[in-house]
Amino acid sequence: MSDPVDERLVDTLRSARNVVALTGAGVSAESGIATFRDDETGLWSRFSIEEFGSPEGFARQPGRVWEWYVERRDAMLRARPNPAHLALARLERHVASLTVITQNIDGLHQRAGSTRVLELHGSIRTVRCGAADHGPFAWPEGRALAHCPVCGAPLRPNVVWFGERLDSGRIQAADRAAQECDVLLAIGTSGLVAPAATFPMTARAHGARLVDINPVATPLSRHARHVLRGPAGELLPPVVAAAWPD
Ligand code: BJW
Repeated sequence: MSDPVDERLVDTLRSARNVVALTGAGVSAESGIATFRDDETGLWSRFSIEEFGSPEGFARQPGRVWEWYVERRDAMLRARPNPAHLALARLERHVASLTVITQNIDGLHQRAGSTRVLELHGSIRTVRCGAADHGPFAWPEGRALAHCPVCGAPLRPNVVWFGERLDSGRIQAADRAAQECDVLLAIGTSGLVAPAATFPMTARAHGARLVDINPVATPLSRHARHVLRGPAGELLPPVVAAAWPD
């Protein structure tokens, strides 16, 4: 038998006007996409951050990093939104506003039907020039490393690596949404990477209630009003369904 739904959380959600969902790799884990920091299964336990998660790694070995992203892109295009993505899309229909602030590049929130999604770390759908401010461009045909149509430098995925600046418009929009929300759902993120990890604190400082949905405790957990310990695809849908049965 599944656990009973937390009625206090259902009430919190039902009375919320503005909701933010801050999502990380864990929200897509049940779609079969690897997370970064989980023991054994996380990408960073098998691949070096310096090599695959930094602009310096790309500058040293663009072809190797490109290949890694081609493989991951294949997996992301094959993947389908899971019940957690779908529950967020459903939640959007019931509250005055729902902003999904995602650290994921897989596009699964949009494919599930969420319409207001801020992709903080970019997107696997597009590429840009690895040397200058050219692009974004559609992902090129084929699997081999391609080159910028403007200057001929190697193309790179349109994502944000460590030490790189995030899009300032998206950061401002995310910060505003965090300041204005009544409830922030932190779903499937280790809460270790800035600036994404600062938004729950911003929301809390402005009076929002935090909800932590994750199989394990994170640095965000102790600030949360409600904690759901387990897979988001199992725990989130019954809460949304209990708040708005239809
Ligand atoms: C489930 C589940 C299930 C499993 N259901 N849950 C010192 C202090 C503070 C900050 C810094 C510092 N030194 C450097 C920094 C800044 C740095 C940073 O934060 N570093 C920290 C690691 C210390 N940040 C940056 O560099 C950022 N840029 C920046 O700050 O720019 C400033 C600047 C200013 C001026 C000039 C220049 C720069 C950029 C960060 C970029 C991160 N990039 C990546 C790769 C993106 C592309 C790609 O996807 O390939 O983003 S790294 C990786 O980490 C990826 C993720 O989006 C990000 C966060 O990871 P996430 O999503 O939380 O995943 P995991 O794996 O960590 O956690 C998954 C969770 O899910 C776990 O908790 C599981 O338990 C859970 N889970 N199954 C629910 N079924």
